[in-house]
Amino acid sequence: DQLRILNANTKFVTCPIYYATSSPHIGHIHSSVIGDFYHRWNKINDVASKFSLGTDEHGQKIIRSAAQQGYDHPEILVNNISDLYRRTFKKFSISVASLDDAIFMRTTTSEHHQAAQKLWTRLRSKGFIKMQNYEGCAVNGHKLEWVSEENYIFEFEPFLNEIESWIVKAVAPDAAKILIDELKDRRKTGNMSLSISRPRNRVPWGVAVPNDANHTMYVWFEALINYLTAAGYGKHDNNALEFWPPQLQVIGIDIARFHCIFWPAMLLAAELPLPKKVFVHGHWTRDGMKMSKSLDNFVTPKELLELVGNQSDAVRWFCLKHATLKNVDFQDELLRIQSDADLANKIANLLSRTTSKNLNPSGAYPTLFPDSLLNAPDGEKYLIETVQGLPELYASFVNAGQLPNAMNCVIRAIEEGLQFMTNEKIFKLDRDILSERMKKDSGDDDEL
Ligand code: ME8
Repeated sequence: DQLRILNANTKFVTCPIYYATSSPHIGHIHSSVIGDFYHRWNKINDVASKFSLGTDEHGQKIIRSAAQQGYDHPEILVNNISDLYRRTFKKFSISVASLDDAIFMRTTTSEHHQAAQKLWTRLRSKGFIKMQNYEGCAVNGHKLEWVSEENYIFEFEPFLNEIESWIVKAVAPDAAKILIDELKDRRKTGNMSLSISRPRNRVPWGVAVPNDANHTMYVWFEALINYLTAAGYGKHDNNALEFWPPQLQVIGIDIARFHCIFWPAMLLAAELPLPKKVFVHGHWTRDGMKMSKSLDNFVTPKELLELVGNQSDAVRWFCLKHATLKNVDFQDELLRIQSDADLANKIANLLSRTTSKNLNPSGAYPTLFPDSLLNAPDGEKYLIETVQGLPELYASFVNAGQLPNAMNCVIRAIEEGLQFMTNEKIFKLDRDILSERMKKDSGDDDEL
């Protein structure tokens, strides 16, 4: 039962599947823009790429939300919310359609049920899933109750060392440190198993445990498997996947424990390769506070679009510019000022100046040649160096997961371009001198 990867050259970028309990907000857009960015990065570099994101539609939270919102059945809620996510992502140019090689995952599909049950059966047959009597607190309706019930547990102690060395390779040092501290803690307290089922009579909305009608899979255990579902696990009878492992998994720090401890344990137990990299980002806060339902202070997609005159690219730019592990406080002015400064006053400004009829009457797109630098007047040399070095510098930041640096190095190059125009008093130069200089720099021009 040798694992076979049907498209071994395809890169796979994943985003979380978001709870289908309520409307999307800035945080969901943030993660999804980062994932979509890397998917597009693959594609512009001519690398085959798949991208997944979607909605997490099972479990007690969903049951409760549906009841609170007056729905007769959780299914109505998850259909509505899932659709809302899809429409919202489209507004922000986040790939959600199959045309973009994107897979929109929903955990209520039969493919996902099948994949989750297949993985469960595999781990059970390998002896990593056991039945246990559980005593502790559980939420029942709105009440916290002491329960004593049977449930299944997944034991991941055998994999702790492998997980630790994987974290060091796959996760950026600042986030890795947090995770390794948690591993130490678990070793100390002996907390090395995860409860992975709930009684079906308490949580009927979920994937059934194979061969046991009394249990539903714990939603987190099942939700993580969505990445395998997206890769075709369960679709094929034998041990084949369409592409695997993920090249990059984008997540928020809130779900790092699930993705960097439990998830690799599940994959190791199933003898499946681990993701290459995990991109862990921090959270947007508002007025210094966590955004939450009780405070009702989420930054909504509508607000974001209104702040930037409906230019969703400005929001994408803003997210990438702030894609760090540190939390960032959202302020209307921050989005407005930064998008004006970077996009309007710099990128658009340089573009319109360099393509204006006055400066560039033939609409030529000058190409830089290796010897441009040698022949350039002194005042131009630093600029040519910056422009020539930019693709490599940008790529090195992107590949290192340093998106704010990547965005900022583009802006710095543009600032140099603008500065150059001011220093050289480009607008005062004679048209003829200008077109002479353009010719000299670029040889044969490509038409714009
Ligand atoms: O946790 N700032 O879903 P979720 C930045 N269904 N990103 C944020 C954010 C914020 N304030 N709030 C949320 C779940 N996010 C599970 C995931 S995956 C197998 C299952 C982003 O709807 C961030 O990526 O609570 C975070 O990890 C995710 O949304 C959680 O979304």
